[in-house]
Amino acid sequence: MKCSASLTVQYDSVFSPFPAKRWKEGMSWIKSSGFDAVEIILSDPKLLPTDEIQNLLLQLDLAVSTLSTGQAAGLEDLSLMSPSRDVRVHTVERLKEDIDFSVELGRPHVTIGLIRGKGGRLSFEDEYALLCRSLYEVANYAHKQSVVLNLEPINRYECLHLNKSSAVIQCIEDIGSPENVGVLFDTFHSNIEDPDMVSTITMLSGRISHVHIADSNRRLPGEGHIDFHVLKEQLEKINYAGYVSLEVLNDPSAEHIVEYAAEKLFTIFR
Ligand code: LER
Ligand code: MN
Repeated sequence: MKCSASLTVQYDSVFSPFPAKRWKEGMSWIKSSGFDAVEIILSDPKLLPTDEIQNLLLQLDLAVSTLSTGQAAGLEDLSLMSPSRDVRVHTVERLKEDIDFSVELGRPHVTIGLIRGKGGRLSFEDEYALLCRSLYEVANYAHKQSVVLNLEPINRYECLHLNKSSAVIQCIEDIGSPENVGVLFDTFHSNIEDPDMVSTITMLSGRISHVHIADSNRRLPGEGHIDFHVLKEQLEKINYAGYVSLEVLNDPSAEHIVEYAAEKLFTIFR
């Protein structure tokens, strides 16, 4: 399978084994470790040195699997379901900028995870309606630019909406089933929320646009209790052809990730 690893290029991230200021070194590590692509963690694409990033990607012959956009929610309180119209408009705008940045980088997918907001400020129904309205607009924009969006189920301890994979499927239907919106299957979240990961993958057949790999404790695969071999088999059965992308904490250390990431991922997925 095509393998990718997460790396921040703007602000430090718990999912990046290199700090933002060492992003060039991080990309070289990703290439020399044998990954096919980088998953770029970013916050505000307008502030990024686009040319420098493009040049290094070209020089390294490294693809971009996905743009991870959630950092902007933590740093700037962005949310697609905020009670504030200004915040919602600003968040939709940011995602449109992320989509434009994707076009400049050759159209990697754009993820909608925590940038949708954590929820809990209005009634569940009102927030869900706002979320669907905002998502509809972003999906439409992405469709015009031929960019795929990964809508990510995220566990209940991080946000209130779209926790289970089935909730994301329902949401995609509620916004009219745009063909350019898929599900980001994250093994860490699915292990918490879905009844059974293998049958969930079957249920998501044809709908998965990206996969995040982390074990049950959000460490490297093999360091927790998820059986990745059966998940890989099931992904193959449904003919999943996208990336499996490492999204793990620097646990026990960033050095540990740098040393073992490729070995642990490739042992299962290659
Ligand atoms: C992002 O992909 C993710 O999985 C969230 O849990 C971020 O905290
Ligand atoms: Mn994830």
